[in-house]
Amino acid sequence: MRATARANSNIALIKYWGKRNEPLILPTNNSLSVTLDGLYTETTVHFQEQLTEDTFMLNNETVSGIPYERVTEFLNLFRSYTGKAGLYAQVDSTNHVPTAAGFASSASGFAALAAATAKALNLDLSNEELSKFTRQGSGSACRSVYGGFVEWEKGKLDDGSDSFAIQIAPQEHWDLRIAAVVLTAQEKDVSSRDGMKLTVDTSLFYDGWLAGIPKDLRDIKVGIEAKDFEKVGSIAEANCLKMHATTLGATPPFTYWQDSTMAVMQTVQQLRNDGTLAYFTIDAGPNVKVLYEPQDEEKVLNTIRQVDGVTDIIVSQVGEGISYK
Ligand code: 2P0
Repeated sequence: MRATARANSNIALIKYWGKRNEPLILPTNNSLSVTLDGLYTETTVHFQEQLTEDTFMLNNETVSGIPYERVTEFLNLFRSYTGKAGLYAQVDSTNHVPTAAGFASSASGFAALAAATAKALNLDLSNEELSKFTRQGSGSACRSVYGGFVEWEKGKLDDGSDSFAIQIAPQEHWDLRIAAVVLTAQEKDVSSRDGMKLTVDTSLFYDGWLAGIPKDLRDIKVGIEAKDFEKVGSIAEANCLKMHATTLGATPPFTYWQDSTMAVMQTVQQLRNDGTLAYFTIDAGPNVKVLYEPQDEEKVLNTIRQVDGVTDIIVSQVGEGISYK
């Protein structure tokens, strides 16, 4: 009843931004991501009859409070699925994300936890089933079950049984690079969970965000299939800007951007004006991810390194899905 799994992080090119059901984590729109090989979590889950509660260690430190509750509630899903109500686990997790990075690790974290838990319990789940469990830990995590390019289907049913991720192209389909540009290690003011809820509930621009999704999805899938970097990059960058625009229409308005966020965005646009194809995307925080093709790596990284406020750059290639130790 012990298993170890590793899951990579992912970056959304078409963003998940809003829930139609909060407890089940059902999204209002489909999203589409690339799995990253540079940021991952490795987790061991060990169920033991003698334990009277779950324990959770992250990077060798005991975790309590809300992060601990999220782990035990997540394990409850498996306990109720298997009918093993009184069976608790020791969970040991390591985030392989450079410490000061300030990147959310919930995607790789819940994907690794789901996979290790299912294996420890000897469940023979399909990737779709595993993705459905993972989704209930953190939405974006359901995409990290797979490598390559992944779409999370929002589904229509109230019970969430049709809301899971599928792979749309494998890791080896396309050799893209993604640079995670680290700007700050500060805790963010508004979590992604709270930010998306405030936006759904109050933003004047939220309907516009949703209206643009079907075309973005259709077009980016054509671009991925054709390995058309200009098409994929420009759709991803515009989709990110639309997501961030919704936060400015919320009550109260908010933004995840800082001065240095804007400086990196402008530098990426300047790179394009000078003839190097690079595109940015930004999640619910100030850091920027930059997409480019391998032949442009030196030019892109050297240029971005010079921007004021850049403290680190972590380069990823397209990563694989869940693996077991
Ligand atoms: C994404 N983000 O598609 C979007 C883009 C942030 C911006 O998924 O509440 O940690 O656990 O489902 O997955 C971050 O939100 O939120 C996120 P929950 P999650 O990657």
